[in-house]
Amino acid sequence: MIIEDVRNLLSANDRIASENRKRFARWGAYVVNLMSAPGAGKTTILEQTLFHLHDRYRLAVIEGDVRGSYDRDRLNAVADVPIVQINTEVAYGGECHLDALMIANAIGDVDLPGTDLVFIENVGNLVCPAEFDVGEGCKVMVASVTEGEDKPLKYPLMYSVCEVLLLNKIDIAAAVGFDRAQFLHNCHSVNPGLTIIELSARTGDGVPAWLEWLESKIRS
Ligand SMILES: Nc1nc2c(ncn2[C@@H]2O[C@H](COP(=O)(O)OP(=O)(O)OP(=O)(O)O)[C@@H](O)[C@H]2O)c(=O)[nH]1
Ligand SMILES: [Mg+2]
Repeated sequence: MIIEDVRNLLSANDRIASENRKRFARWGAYVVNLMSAPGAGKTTILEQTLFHLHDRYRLAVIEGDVRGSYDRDRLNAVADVPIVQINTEVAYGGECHLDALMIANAIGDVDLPGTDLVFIENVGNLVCPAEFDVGEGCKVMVASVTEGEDKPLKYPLMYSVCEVLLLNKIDIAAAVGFDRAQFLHNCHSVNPGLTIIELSARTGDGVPAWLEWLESKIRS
């Protein structure tokens, strides 16, 4: 019975996600669903991304958090782009992920035709966000070197649903004794096709490769 309820919930989610996807397609936008454990660096990566791309492309952000608009305020300080805040505590029982209905409600009647890229910053969580299609073009996860090499093996769904992994905080890899080869091996054991971009959102190292990947998606 419970399994049946969960199946119904996920199929209802998928129907709404498909409507969201059509909507974003009408805008002309490529949509990136950015997911990670809390604190891996999603917002810092978005700060870098907005800083470098906002002059050349039309961008928008959907920010997901349980409470508060701290990340939206940080992004607002970097660039003047439309940002919609979702607080799951307000109408969704404090959920630890975004789902398709939350995205549909957040964009409401707003239409942003001519938008090149929409970033969705999911709630920081390495489990539940991976289970929900929200209508994105691509799921991208951020892992940071402080989390340990074993995480792909312990949280395989998140690592396997993503097309791209941003390995962040490489500036402190040596300080935390990060075993890069073991981490890459573990990533590819759960997701052989995973594209991995190594970067530091703090220093900017590796960020150009991430921007190039995004621009290739805008062009295609
Ligand atoms: N050393 C270092 N610190 C970083 C880097 N990127 C982010 N940080 C720091 O990591 C902390 C968390 O970064 P955020 O960007 O807020 O992480 P987040 O994933 O958006 O966090 P939530 O939205 O709360 O899940 C902050 O103190 C950042 O300054 C990096 O490349 N190197
Ligand atoms: Mg954040």
